[in-house]
Amino acid sequence: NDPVVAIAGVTGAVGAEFIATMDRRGFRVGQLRALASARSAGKTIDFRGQKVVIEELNDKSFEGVDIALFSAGGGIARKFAPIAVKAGAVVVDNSSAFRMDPNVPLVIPEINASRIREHKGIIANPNCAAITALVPLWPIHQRNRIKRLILSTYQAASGAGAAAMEELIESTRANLKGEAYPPKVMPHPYAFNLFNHNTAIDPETGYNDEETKVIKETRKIFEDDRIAVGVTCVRVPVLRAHCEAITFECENPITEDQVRAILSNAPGVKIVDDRTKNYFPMPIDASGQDDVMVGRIRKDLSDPSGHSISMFVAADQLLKGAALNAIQIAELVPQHAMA
Ligand code: 2RA
Repeated sequence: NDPVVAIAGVTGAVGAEFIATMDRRGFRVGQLRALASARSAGKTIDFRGQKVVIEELNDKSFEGVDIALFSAGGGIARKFAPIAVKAGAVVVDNSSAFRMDPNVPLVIPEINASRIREHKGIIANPNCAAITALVPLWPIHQRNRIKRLILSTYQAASGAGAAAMEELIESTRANLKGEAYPPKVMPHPYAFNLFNHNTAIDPETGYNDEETKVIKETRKIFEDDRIAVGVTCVRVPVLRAHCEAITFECENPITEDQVRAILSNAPGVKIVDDRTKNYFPMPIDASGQDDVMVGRIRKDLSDPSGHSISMFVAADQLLKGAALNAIQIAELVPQHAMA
């Protein structure tokens, strides 16, 4: 019989993509339990032609649940993921709450799916900016170890949730009408503007939390604490696809043709790299599809040794950056296979 699947945070931007992605991938679901705050309890969502009533998330929500997908923020995850595990569910959590816990696998299936079976009830979905960079970097790293990585991210509104996407649209509309639009969920005016990623800045280091996550999660997922990572995370006025400029230095010399050859059959990667047509990864192409798009592959001219390559990537933040990656993990959880 098919597994009982719960979604905690079903009314959020990622929650909606969980539903759409499970449907699109034929994810086996015996019964769906849609969980959200009291504000949404009683409303319904459509799943496979059925109306599913949204229930208020509480301590009893996970009785009989085989797999629980969480995208409800770190606070809810810290409170309810252990309760779900105790009720016998396997939790795949999209928040950062458990990512650095040594007992919690941090998984991108194209990279370290083998870690899934080590779970002790919770599996963590990585940060979307980390996923976007690491999916294409992993096959390169496997053949020629990456010793240094410099990333600049161009992060979409969706990473800050549905309200941030709404703010981008409404503040732009207001701007075009010459009307003021004081920021609500964003720290600065969003229309035609970009700013430091809207997470806390460490006053000591000058790094924001997003940058710290990318550094730490790269090392955990690659299982390589020596890799040097420099990163700048920026929020840009784009709706749902993250882009990143990436420069990496390998242990041994590497050419752009070698990188193109490696990436041409790398899982989860699509090369978009047409210099004659000036056609490279863009958010409008990355949105709504599953792959990480990679282009602008070229020698890093700042490193004459021939060990460094630069490139530009784009991925849908709600899909491969969140819901798709989590569903791909859940597909590999024995409870899903065995149920
Ligand atoms: C962001 N990666 O984009 C974070 C959370 N999804 O804001």
